[in-house]
Amino acid sequence: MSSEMVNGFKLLPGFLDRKAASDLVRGVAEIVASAPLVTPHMPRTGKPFSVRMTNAGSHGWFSDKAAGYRYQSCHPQTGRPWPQIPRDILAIWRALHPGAPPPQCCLINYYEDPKARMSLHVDADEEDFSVPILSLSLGDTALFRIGGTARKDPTRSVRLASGDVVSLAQDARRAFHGIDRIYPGTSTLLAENGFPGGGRLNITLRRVTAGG
Ligand code: MD3
Ligand code: FE
Repeated sequence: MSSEMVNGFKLLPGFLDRKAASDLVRGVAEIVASAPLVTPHMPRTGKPFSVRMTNAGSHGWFSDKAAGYRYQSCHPQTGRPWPQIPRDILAIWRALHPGAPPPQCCLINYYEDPKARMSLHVDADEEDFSVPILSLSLGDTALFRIGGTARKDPTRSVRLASGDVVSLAQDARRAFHGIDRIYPGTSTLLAENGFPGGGRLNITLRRVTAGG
């Protein structure tokens, strides 16, 4: 990894083997069956995201025009609590972040549209920035970009392939980041495990509240 990369960024290429990745995708398909994917919208402008989302855990992240970015305990359409975070996902968290309190948000981003992307932003809706974030990439390769803690800081691009895991601690936890593009057709993982449209899934695990 480049020496200019923001501190606290740790990429574990191929951390998940095909079996582990397949099991995770099937687990996500079960979550989606009870908590359907939804299209978030930007605060104020109401512009739709190109990525669809759902969550597991006590705190689900969502955004719409009226109320903006927030965490909520229930699915915005079904009104039911989010499903529990799957055990295999919690095991990965414990293995990579030993001693950290358990994640409260398991955000699932689905990049099905080959044009789906996520513009440069900071994850800032949490109370606790001391606990690292964990991200699991499944399916098609993505071009991920991460900068520093100021928007003007230089950025680095990193390809995230299926099975790659990223841990974000320290300065990286507060760094600007986004997904510039997806490389369609680079993985068969999703199509073979309950997502006939293929594409890319990202699972992001976060601690939301302070304490714990
Ligand atoms: C760097 N998701 O959901 S995952 C997000 O691939 C998000 O769907 C992207 O950014 C995705 O907020 C990137 C990797 C990631 C997650 C959280 C971060 C990188 C991060 C928080 C701080 C810095
Ligand atoms: Fe983010």
